[in-house]
Amino acid sequence: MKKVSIIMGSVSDYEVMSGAEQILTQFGVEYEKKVISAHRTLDFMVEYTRGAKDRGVGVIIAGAGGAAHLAGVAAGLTVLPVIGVPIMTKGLGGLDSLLSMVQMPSGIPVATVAVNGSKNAALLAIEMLAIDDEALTDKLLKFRQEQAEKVLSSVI
Ligand code: RP5
Repeated sequence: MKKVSIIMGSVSDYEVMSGAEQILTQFGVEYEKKVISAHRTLDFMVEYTRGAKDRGVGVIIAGAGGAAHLAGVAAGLTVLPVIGVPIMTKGLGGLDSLLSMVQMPSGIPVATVAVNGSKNAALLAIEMLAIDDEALTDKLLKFRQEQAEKVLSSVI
């Protein structure tokens, strides 16, 4: 099975991005993780992203805040699917991150999830990997079933 790459613009993003790790671990999906900045480490960003497919990566999840160009730059460097996680910011509440990530030019798509939506990013990555993987599809169906049961058993 292909693995997922989780990248983030700063170590300060890790608290949010660890949500993606939790989900991937829960589903038994292999991943790699790395702090990479589209602005501060641009040369490495190119090297890392260009090499992702050869390392067995199938999907990239990129979390960044503020002028959040990480996902967009990654998407420009590879045709692997890129999922963007806009990180909540102190100054502008993450709207800055969301808008910098979601308004991609035509031709270079980024699948952007909600502000701090790292868990949904991981679930979306798993859904992509599950397209031709029956066992992973079954895990997703079980997850959905358990989630529904939890809602239906809520006591108010
Ligand atoms: C972005 O700037 C990072 O993704 C982070 O969300 C934000 C702040 O980074 P630090 O100043 O904490 O390194 O590049």
